[in-house]
Amino acid sequence: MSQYRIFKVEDAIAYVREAAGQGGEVPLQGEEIGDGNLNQVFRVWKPGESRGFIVKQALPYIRCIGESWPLTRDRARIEAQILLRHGSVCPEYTVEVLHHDPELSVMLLEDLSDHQVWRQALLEDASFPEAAAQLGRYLARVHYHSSAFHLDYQAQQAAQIAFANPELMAITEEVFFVDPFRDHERNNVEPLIRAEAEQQWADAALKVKVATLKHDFRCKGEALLHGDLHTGSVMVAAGKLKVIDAEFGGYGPMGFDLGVIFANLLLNFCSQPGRHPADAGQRYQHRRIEEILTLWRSFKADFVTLEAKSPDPALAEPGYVQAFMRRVWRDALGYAGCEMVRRTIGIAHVVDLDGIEDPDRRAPCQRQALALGRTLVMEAEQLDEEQLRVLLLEWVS
Ligand code: SR1
Ligand code: MG
Ligand code: MG
Ligand code: MG
Repeated sequence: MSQYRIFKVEDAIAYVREAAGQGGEVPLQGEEIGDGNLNQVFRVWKPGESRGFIVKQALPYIRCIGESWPLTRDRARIEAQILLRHGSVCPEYTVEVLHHDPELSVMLLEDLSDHQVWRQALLEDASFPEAAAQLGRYLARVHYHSSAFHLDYQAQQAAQIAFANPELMAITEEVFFVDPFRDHERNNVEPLIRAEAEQQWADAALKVKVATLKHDFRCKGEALLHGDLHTGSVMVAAGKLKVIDAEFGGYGPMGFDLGVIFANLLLNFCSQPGRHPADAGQRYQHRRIEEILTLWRSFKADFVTLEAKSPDPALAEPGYVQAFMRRVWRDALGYAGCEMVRRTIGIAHVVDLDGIEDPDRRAPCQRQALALGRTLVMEAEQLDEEQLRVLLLEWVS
C-alpha cells in the first residue's frame, strides 16, 4: 500500500478508510488508546456509532523503553498471522483481524470497546464467571490444532517455520528466565524487597529449575502459543471473551501459556491483602484459586475430547493423552512461578501489585508473589490439582 511511517491519528483514519472501505464522505474520528509496552493503538469510529475499528501499529522500537531498544516491525505481520491462524480454529475467543499491511506494520482489528480488560475487571472485583472456562477452551483449541496431535510432520514443520518469531521470543527468554534470576540492570526492584530479590539471585537450586524451564521454552515446540497470555491480553464482557495481543507468539511448550495466565491470576491473589480488608480480600483469593482450577479443567477436558479424534495412531494411543496432560500441568506450574517472579522484580510489572499505593502495604504483597513464585518453580513436579489447591489455601491471608 504505502511506505512505513509512524502513524498519527489522521494516518490511522486514512488507513481505516482504505482497509475497511469507509469512503471520504463518512465522517470518522480517532484517538490513540495504547497503554501496552510495545505498540501504538488507535480507535477510529463514526460519530454516533458505538462500534468502531482498532488500528494497531508496531513501532521500530519498544514503546515503553524508547528508541534505545530497537525491535523488528515484522512482529506486526507475525502477530496478524498468528491471530488469523488461532481465529481459524477458535473464532469465538480470538480477536478478529479485518486487514493487515506488513509494509505499514499495521493491522485493523475488531473494536472490543464493549469488553473490559480482564485484569481491570478483576481489580474492580467485577464478576465474569465464565471467563476461566472460556479461556481453557480457547487454549485447548489453539494448542491442539497446531500440535502434533492434529498436524502431520510436514504440516507442523511448515507451521514452525511460518510462525517463527525469533526476535520477540528471544526477548521473552531474556526478560522471563534470565534477568529476574540475577542482578541485571533491566530489573526493577523496589528497595523494600531488595533483600528478598538478592536472596533469590543467590538461590542455585531455583536457578537450576529455571534453566530447565528456559531450555524447554526454546526446544519444546509443542504448539503455536499466544506467548504473552496475561490478564491484560484477555477482554471480557457478559458471557463473552476475546484474546488479543499475540505478538510474542510462536512454537513452544503448551504449559507456557497456561502458566502465564495462572500466574497473573495469582498476582491478583497476592495483591488482595494490599487492596482490601481481610474478609473481602480472602473471598477474592478463593475466587482466583477456583478460576485457576476451572481454567485447567476446561483446557484438559476440551484437549482430551479433541485428542480422541487425533489422526496420529501413536499419539492417539489410549492413556497417552493423560500422561501428556500431566506433563503440561507440571510445566504450567513452573512457568507460572517464573512469571510471578519476573512481574515482581523484572522489567515489566503488573498494576495489580504496583498499583497498591502505600509502599508498606505493597511490599508484603510483592514478597508473597516472589515466595509463591519460587514455591511453584520448586514444587511443580510434586503438585497435582488437589495439592495445588491445598497449597494455595495455605497462602490465603
Ligand atoms: C521489554 S518487553 C516486556 C514485556 O512486555 C510485554 O507485555 C511482554 O510481557 C514482555 O515480556
Ligand atoms: Mg496489551
Ligand atoms: Mg502484550
Ligand atoms: Mg501489545
